[in-house]
Amino acid sequence: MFRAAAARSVIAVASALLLVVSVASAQVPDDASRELKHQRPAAEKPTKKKRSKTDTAKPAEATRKPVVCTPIEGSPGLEPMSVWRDCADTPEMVTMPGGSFLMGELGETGLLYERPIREVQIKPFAMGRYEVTFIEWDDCHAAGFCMTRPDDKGWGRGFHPVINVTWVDAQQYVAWLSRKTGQSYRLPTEAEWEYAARAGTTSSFPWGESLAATCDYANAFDISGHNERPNWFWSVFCVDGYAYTAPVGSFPPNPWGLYDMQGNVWEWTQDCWHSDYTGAPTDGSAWISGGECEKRVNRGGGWGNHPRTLRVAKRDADSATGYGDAFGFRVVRDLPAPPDRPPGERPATTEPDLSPPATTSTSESSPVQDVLDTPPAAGP
Ligand SMILES: [Ca+2]
Repeated sequence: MFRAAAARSVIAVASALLLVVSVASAQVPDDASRELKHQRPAAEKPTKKKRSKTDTAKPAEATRKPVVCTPIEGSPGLEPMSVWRDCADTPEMVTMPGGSFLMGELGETGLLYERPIREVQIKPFAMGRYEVTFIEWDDCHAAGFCMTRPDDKGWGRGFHPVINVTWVDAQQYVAWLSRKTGQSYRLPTEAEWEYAARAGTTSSFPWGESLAATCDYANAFDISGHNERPNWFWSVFCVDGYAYTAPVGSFPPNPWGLYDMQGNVWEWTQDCWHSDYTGAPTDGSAWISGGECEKRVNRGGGWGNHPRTLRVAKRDADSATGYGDAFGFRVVRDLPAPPDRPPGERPATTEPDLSPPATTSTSESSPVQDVLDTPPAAGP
């Protein structure tokens, strides 16, 4: 009996140690907002759980319904900032111009893991105009391609951004969208995400430097949220009107026509977590070598974060199989490559060449990646 009790004690101690190690290893370099996340009373932490292997298994072919796409004439629109969709019921997309930008926080508030600043070249691509909504997610689930039907916590499905989705879940969605449209849909790379979020700006926020202006442009933790969760004690100073998620498009778009890049829900990107940008690609591709690939980068901040966490350069990362009520995503679609030019011939202008190609893209769908069987990250 003593031996059994001792064994139980050993297991309890080991579990506690594992928990400590897990939490410690999940932390990324801190800023004040993240510190505040860790200081939340336990009961007020947002739901954050790990998806089981069964939930994340690839769907059986027999359970899938045929994919049907009613094509939309004139899609894709190749002019920068044009808005279009591939099928009548697939996400609206906005064409992002090619170009280059300085990635990372350019102001004094920058953190070590947002540096070193580097110039990144980005090819034209299309970005989801909105975060993926529950309507769009539930289509995928009904078709038998997305295995989970995430809880909306009573905040509303419809045009609210889907929440409680893991990075692995998001891979199922983009694979389904690729199959449905015959095009290449995927998650944005971290560089594409920041390029699109900046939309040509170089300030801490696309709207400038003002924290106080946040409520005019984005859904963050505001007085509405504080009224619902008074135990979340960090300072709030404006009203954006939404205690939890807001229907997508409730706030003004950024200069390139994208909604809710800042706030509402954290958005998964394709990239593995690296503790800074040393050695990061400069061609806009996903950084999926080295680093901690059991964790994937998410961006933009969410409804539960202090406005400072919505800085455009702000980075965070969580377990690829972790989910929570502030985790969503938006999609990217590859665009056809511009036609080849003879060597030495330069385009007439410095604008990106978005001429229609000779043939349409035949890119394969993104494969659903194997489930990453790793411990969940610590709660935000
Ligand atoms: Ca809010």
